[in-house]
Amino acid sequence: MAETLSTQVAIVGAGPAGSLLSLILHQAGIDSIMVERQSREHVLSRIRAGVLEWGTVELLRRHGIGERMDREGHVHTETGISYGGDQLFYFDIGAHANSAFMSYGQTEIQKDLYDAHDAAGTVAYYDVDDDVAFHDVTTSRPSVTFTRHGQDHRIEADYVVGCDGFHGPAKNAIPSDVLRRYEKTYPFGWLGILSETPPLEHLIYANSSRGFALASQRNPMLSRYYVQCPLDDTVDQWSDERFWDELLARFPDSVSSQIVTGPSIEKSIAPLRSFVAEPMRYGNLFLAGDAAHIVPPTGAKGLNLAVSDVFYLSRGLIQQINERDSHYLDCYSEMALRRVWAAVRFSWWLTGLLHRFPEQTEIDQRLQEAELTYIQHSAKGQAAISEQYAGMPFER
Ligand code: RFL
Ligand code: PHB
Repeated sequence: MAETLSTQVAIVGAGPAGSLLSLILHQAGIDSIMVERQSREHVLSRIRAGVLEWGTVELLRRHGIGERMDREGHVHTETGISYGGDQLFYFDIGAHANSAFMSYGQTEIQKDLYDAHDAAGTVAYYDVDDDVAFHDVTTSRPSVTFTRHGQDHRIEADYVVGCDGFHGPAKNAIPSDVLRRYEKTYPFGWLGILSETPPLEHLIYANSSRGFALASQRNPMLSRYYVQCPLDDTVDQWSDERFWDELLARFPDSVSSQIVTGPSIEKSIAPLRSFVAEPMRYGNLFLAGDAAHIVPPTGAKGLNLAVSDVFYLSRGLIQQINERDSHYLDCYSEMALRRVWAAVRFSWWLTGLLHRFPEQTEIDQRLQEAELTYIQHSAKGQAAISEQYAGMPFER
């Protein structure tokens, strides 16, 4: 016999999108239940994003989960780009976009979110089997079913939300003649490491004839670095020594001489993809975050888009449930997608500008460098990259 539960909003996926949505709804007096395939420990061990747009920072603060971020995060206004072997410039999003961004790891945000859930006493099922299914999503009583530890469960709700990432089942619950999918994969990946070494003062992205590299950070004693690598490489092929040699070779000497190397404490390879599924609503099923869209990490937009989706969706659900007004829920998909497409375009453009493509020849390399020279020396070029890196404001 299935155990049947009832709630206002059933949320599949307890990553940043799902756990932020559930918390914001709770703060508005709305009950939800989260269903997560992984253990809580596993979700907390994933090393992912590190850059928060200011809209994300302010939203986290507004919902009472900004305290540790404000204490431990590092606020930046400038980001560096190196190219051509010896060129390095910074674009200033303080000067050009009147904004800033914060280096603070997704892993830390996830911990802050789970701590807030513990304090609030919200309901979640972790470690569920890989059989989550959505039912009756075009009716007024949709539901979600799953098995956990041999027990069948059914959650009946007013609304169901897929915050289940790129590989989750939610978008497949939308008929294929309704859901449009747009997808582009890139012929390389990012090999990332964490090391307990002091990071550079600024983030620096590198275009090099050897391939892309990025110097990022988590805290004063934790650095995050990436190098572009072939898609079929495995981490075993990348000893720490090989990683550091390759990273240093991709930056100008003025940068690489500042990088402090040390043993890695985490090493992983991520593929790069641009993907959008639209619309983000079908009946009473909503998609949010990576469940609906993926960007290559070059623009640092993925987590920020998950947060802006949750901003729009929570606003719509709260207005609908608490005030019986459907306005914001009805325009959720359209509003969220405007921001999504802007970020998908920016991430695609920056990926193309900074990476080495397999078919690339000398002229392609020089054309990338010529575009970077233009941005370096043009106030308007700097303004364009700055305002997109800063991110569009969340619409009111
Ligand atoms: P998540 O984090 O993938 O969470 C989805 C959750 O759903 C669960 N799930 C299921 N649960 C139940 N049943 C099922 N059948 C399920 N299938 C899946 C999963 O276990 C998971 O817990 O999606 P969400 O919440 O939308 O959050 C999105 C962000 O995680 C993602 O966009 C960012 O990490 C992307 N990203 C970056 N974003 C930024 O804004 N700034 C950055 O600097 C940045 N850097 C990055 C990144 C992603 C990276 N990788 C590894 C892909 C750097 C990297 C290397
Ligand atoms: C990170 O710190 O992990 C990071 C920073 C900037 C990016 C992507 C990832 O564009």
